[in-house]
Amino acid sequence: MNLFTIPVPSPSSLWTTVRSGGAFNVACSFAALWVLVKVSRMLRWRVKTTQLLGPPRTSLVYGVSRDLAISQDRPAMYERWATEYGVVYMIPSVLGQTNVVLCDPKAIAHFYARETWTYVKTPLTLAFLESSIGKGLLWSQGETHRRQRKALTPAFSNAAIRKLTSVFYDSAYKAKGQWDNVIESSKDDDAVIEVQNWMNHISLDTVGIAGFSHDFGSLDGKRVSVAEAFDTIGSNQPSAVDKAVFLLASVFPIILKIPNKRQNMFTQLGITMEQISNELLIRSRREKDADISQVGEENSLIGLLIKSEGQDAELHMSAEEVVAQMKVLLLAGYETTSSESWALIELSRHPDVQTRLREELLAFGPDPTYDQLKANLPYLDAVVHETLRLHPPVRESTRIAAADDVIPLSEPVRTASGNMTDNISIAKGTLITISIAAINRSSTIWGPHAKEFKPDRWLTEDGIGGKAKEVQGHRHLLTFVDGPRMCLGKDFAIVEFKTVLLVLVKNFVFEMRDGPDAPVETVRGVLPRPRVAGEDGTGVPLRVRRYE
Ligand code: HEM
Ligand SMILES: *[C@@H]1O[C@H](CO)[C@@H](O)[C@H](O)[C@H]1NC(C)=O
Ligand SMILES: *[C@@H]1O[C@H](CO)[C@@H](O)[C@H](O)[C@H]1NC(C)=O
Ligand SMILES: CC(=O)N[C@H]1CO[C@H](CO)[C@@H](O)[C@@H]1O
Repeated sequence: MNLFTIPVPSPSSLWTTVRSGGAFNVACSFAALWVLVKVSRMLRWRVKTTQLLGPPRTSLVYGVSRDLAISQDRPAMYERWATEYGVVYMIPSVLGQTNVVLCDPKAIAHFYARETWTYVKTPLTLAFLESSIGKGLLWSQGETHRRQRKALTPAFSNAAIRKLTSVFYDSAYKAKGQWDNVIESSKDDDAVIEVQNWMNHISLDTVGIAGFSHDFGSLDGKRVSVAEAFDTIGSNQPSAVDKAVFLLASVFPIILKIPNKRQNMFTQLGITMEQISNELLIRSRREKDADISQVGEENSLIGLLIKSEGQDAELHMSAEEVVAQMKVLLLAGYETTSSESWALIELSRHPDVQTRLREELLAFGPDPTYDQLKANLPYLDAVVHETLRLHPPVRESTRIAAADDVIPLSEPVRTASGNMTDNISIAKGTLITISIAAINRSSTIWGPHAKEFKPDRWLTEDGIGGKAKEVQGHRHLLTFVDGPRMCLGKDFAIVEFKTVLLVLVKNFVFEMRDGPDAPVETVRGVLPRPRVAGEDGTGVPLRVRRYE
């Protein structure tokens, strides 16, 4: 008998059971059917997917997922397993599932090139995204994703970002002005400033003005409901129970529908983002009709969104999709600024780097234009990319194979049966994980000083080693991932990052409040964020004084 033709009760026999046996029998029949389907999928997966080596499970229920969830250094765990088991390996996860982990540049390039078609987000991710952000760009797959992305792309062109550079500077200078006041009103010539909150405000106001022609005013001290909803998530760290619930939800996404405190915060965040998005859209539609604003301006984000609502638009989006895109942009704009906080932390820990950066900026003189930011400030560029390498805001991708595939490898690995192979077969339904953070800081890929903050590596010819050159993606980093899902806001983010760092480092000197060795830990907002150990929420207090 063929393994894959396992007999399944026919609908008519089920119906007979319903009539004769009552609820208990029906439940049993469905349970049996469910088990059969699961078992046959499992058998197919075993035969069709190359079985790889990997760590043994440490928990019957969670595999190794709980160890990963509670680890302070998840990337190091992935990296250690790669040393032990090879550049691709398998880890046992929740309730008997298995994830294939890719640490090989060639395999990763192959994987990202097939995103949204062969490799899609998992049912858990999709359920979660749908409930909090809606059916926008982060949620969509395949053809829908292609259409939505095409509609938004013009807003992120070089020309569009060049125009937005002044918005980035305005936000950075607003923060600078506020900090001047704080320092002036302190008795000393310095002040302790919780910088992460300020970075969030800079990004929120920037994305508001740049994307939606709306000034949230958070830098002027206005209370903004979206910011508060994000901060609630950052200041309530997930409990052990929250983590366990989330792990189990990877097998039963329906668990997310059961009210729980953390899930409620995300739902609330979704509602708050939806309210503000709707208000902004209504206002912009009105202004467009009255033709009184820049909404009609070519390639502004909100302009493109409203244009795509038109029935005859080539890349038509429904009203629901338009709101979802705004939520995606608010989230992307707000939650990725942890990298700016990390940069200030690294500069405080490395005063020599901070001084050298300031010297480059002062020697350049006036505030650089968009093109000068790109071409003329190599050390600023190096500091920004070194921060993005060591502290990627998105640390991991997990996808599920929507079709069978064969993934090529750049070097052979030993399989579980002991054979060497230079490609692995993947059956439909296989879970694949890439640890962006582990690849970015892998010693094999980046050399012996991979774990250290060394902007210089970006400046010399051989600073980026042979293996790193094989990593595709922006500047051999996976921080923005690669392929059809590569971060759409990459240039927006980098130019914003550079202008903010430039204005702040030119005008202020930063130190860790409790000395250069004060430990910094990673906590969870929506995405991982830094926090100085012992602080509440996502606190990063730095000692700031004016640079004279
Ligand atoms: C340092 C800053 C940033 C980093 C490291 C970053 C990284 C990423 C990553 C890794 C993804 C892929 C997510 C996934 O599908 O799993 C992504 C997607 C995206 N990002 Fe960013 N991002 C940053 C800033 C921004 C900003 C400022 C914006 C917009 C203003 C933005 C807009 C987007 C959008 C629209 C997507 C969805 C793309 C798609 O699915 O096709 N990002 N980003
Ligand atoms: C793998 O190894 C087994 C013995 O361990 C051998 O019988 C089999 O032919 C090998 N398969 C391949 C594809 O080389
Ligand atoms: C994959 O590897 C196996 C064994 O190493 C080889 O026989 C096969 O031709 C390879 N397939 C592809 C598509 O490269
Ligand atoms: C994933 C990866 O490349 N891991 C490497 C990490 O660094 C050690 C050496 O320090 C290598 O042996 C691993 O292969």
